[in-house]
Amino acid sequence: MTHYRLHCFAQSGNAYKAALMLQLCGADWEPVFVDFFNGATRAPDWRNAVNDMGEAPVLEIGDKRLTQSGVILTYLARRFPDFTPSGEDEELEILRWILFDNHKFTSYFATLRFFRAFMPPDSYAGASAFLEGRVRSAFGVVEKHLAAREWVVGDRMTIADLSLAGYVYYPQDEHGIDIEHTYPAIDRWRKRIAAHPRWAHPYTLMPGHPRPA
Ligand SMILES: N[C@@H](CCC(=O)N[C@@H](CS)C(=O)NCC(=O)O)C(=O)O
Repeated sequence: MTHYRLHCFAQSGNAYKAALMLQLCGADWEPVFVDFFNGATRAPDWRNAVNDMGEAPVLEIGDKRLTQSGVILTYLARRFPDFTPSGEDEELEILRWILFDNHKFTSYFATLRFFRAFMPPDSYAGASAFLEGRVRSAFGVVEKHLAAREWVVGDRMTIADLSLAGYVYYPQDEHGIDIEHTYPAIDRWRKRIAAHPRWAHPYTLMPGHPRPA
């Protein structure tokens, strides 16, 4: 039995944050497939047994169950020394970026991608321009922050990087944002993370890709 079991699916960048952390740390983990596109997270049984918030990811460690990628990352960072914050100031700065990520960067980008990649165009026509504006605003903040630095906090990779990186490796045709040419600092930073010897793309790290037609 593996030590960590991560409820996840390949198209979930929120789950990827946790999967990538486990992968980079060389943790003893296995994915548990969440059949999201067939409504698994909306099923009352799943909500009762796995996560009352109806979301992936969920990390199981024996009888303990953690949800919210920021909580999962924080828990793992306390256990894997390469990612343990060096003190309170660094810990709070990491939390500041995780909150910004959850509220602005990932949430708008993931929603825009969800509409563009997985929903019929006429279902989101009105929302698309608004969401893209919010995405560009959040990307602008991160681009400026990374322009003169390698990592989001301090001088090494932290869980702030892994949180913000949840969706940046999905193909451009899924979300329509040309990261490479429009956000060069974000592009260099995502390549820096991907240069880690244990890095893997979300579509190979987690089950469920490609989606059955
Ligand atoms: N803030 C949460 C977001 C999790 C989330 O939205 N997960 C998506 C999959 S990527 C989900 O399960 N959504 C189900 C829903 O919104 O009903 C986290 O970081 O874990």
